[in-house]
Amino acid sequence: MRADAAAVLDQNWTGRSTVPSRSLYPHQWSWDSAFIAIGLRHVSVERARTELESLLQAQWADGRIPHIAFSPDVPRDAYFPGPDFWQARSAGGTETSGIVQPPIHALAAWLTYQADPADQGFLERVYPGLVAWHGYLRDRRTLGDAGLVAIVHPWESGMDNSPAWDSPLARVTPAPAGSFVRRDTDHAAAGDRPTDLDYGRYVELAATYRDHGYDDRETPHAFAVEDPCFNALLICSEHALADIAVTLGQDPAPHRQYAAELTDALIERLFTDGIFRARDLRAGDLIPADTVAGLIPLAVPGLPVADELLATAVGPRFRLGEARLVPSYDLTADDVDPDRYWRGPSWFNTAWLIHRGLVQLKQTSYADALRADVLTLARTTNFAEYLNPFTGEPHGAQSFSWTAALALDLAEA
Ligand code: 9WN
Repeated sequence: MRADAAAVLDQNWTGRSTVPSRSLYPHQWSWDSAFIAIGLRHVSVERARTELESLLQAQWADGRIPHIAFSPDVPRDAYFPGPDFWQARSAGGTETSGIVQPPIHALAAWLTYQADPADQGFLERVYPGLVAWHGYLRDRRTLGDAGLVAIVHPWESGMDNSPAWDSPLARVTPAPAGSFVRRDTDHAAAGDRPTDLDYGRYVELAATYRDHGYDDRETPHAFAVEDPCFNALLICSEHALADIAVTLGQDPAPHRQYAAELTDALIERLFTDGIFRARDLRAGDLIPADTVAGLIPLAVPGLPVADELLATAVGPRFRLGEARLVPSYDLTADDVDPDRYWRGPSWFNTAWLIHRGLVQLKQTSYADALRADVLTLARTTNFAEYLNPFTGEPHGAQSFSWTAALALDLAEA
């Protein structure tokens, strides 16, 4: 499995970063690169560093790390929405998208550094950009009044088609179906992917942001949501920034402070019924859908409600220990769909994050069982993008980079 996983990462390596999939996602994606670096460090720490540093070259002057850095070597229409849609460039001139993805980069940088602690230069190079990234989120994306950061597009959650986004998305008038051409359904079964209606809404939200110059003060942001996964990963990454600061002889206190404030707000604002739920800032209430995003705070160090959250993970909604990996959506929900994008299937990155939480909580038997399932399914699915949580049947892309990388990381654990 290790050799095959390394071969996937080799095939998907472009010379300075790793595409998630040669067919479906032929550019550099933000949170994918972070997950990829976490596994790549076991193959080549040099490549893992390059993966993260190339992503930081796509960072904007305002600190945001865009969700896609486009490759100039790929046809401009290979992926939709491509560079001609986003019309955006980084400070260094890379063509990019204008939205973001969950901030797991500082944790990835810290883990990459640990593979070769002799190279402090890497931390010195990436620390300022990572601080600026979190600064963008804190200063421009604290859209509610509780201190949590908000996402302004479903793609920013990394869980595009989550049932949690149905009600806030329903308020968005979709771009007309004929006004854009999807590329994803050229490479993946239409029944596994979001519907055309949802795509129309994604396009409309992104075009509105673009037409306001990606300015968070100017854009009306019809979709504004406090997502538990996004905020939990920001907390994990603030702890990583504190560790990096200590290593570099700088003051970790502001990072620990922000992590503590976010943790308090996360529990105060989003914890209910044994799980974290997303808050719709426009409607002003919690979104009732229970998704795997609500379990990701298990990875937050010292989470005071970890026992209750673990009980939910092993209960009927997610069946940790019985289901294959961890389903993306409540298995008791009427509309759970085990095959459609983020509406039931299991992903390897969420399993890796929950495994990390279980290890921190010293839940060894659950952690070992989940690790074994990751290692088995990575091999039997040919490193699938996602899979059916009842049968393990693969869906989406194969030879998917973060699946290979995170299986490699757990093989080393
Ligand atoms: C939109 C690349 C990305 C992942 C996301 C996943 C999917 C894109 C898409 O693929 O999103 O960003 O076209 O569906 O949902 O988590 O980063 O692998």
